[in-house]
Amino acid sequence: MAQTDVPYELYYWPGIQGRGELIRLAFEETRTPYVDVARRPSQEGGGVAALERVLSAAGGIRPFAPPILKVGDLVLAQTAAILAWLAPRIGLAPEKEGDRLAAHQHQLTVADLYTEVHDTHHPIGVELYYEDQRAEARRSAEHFLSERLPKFLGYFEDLLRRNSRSTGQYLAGDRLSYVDLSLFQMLTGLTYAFPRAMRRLAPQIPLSMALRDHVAARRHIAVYLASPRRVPFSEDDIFRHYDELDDAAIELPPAGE
Ligand SMILES: N[C@@H](CCC(=O)N[C@@H](CS)C(=O)NCC(=O)O)C(=O)O
Repeated sequence: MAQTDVPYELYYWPGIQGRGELIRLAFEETRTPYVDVARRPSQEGGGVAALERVLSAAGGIRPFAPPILKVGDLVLAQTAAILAWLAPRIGLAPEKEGDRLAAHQHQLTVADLYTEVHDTHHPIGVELYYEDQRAEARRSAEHFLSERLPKFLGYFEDLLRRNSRSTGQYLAGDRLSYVDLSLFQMLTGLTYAFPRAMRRLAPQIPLSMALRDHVAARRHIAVYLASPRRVPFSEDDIFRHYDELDDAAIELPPAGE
């Protein structure tokens, strides 16, 4: 359901899901036509070169990092800002202003968690190889799995519990919004990266796991996940599976703490 005559262009690293996936999911759920520019052949103006051109373009609000959305003259970066702008235009934002603010707030918390997930395998430097920071990654992952992940996931579970008094299943408002898609992606990525930790944790976050399964089964999302448009998980991505990072004992604090 595109609300614009000019195409929605997503600029993101072509070989990974990364943060770009949170935008892709919004387009896919609503079957909004979009161009995943850097995944197109370079002969057709795609590839990483296209992304670098947008990153260095003069004029407008120059983005620091992808994902970037370009719609005509509008060039916008920061995943949460992109989704806050895009969602009302494609039918993925809550109706009421208070619920929209809640969705935006929760999306920023998702962004915080993304950064902490990334820092489990790259605690010292983005530019260094994982192999050059393995010992620190081990400490970082232990702390993440024992302290931070239970706190974040307990928080999202609590949000669903509070909101479910009125709706039953969504993070903000009374229908599916973009932040539910992002929580789906987060839980799916965490399950890929830390299967043992997530097996222990899953029984304590039943509403979150039900939301994940509900999103995965949605008609357009299911088609997308089975399609070649869905980039597979890999160890070049944000959610990486390194067996040695997935063995800390975790326990969820009581809801609301
Ligand atoms: N807060 C930004 C983070 C953007 C970000 O870190 N992008 C990554 C890819 S997922 C990147 O390419 N970063 C390059 C850099 O930080 O130099 C967002 O949520 O969009």
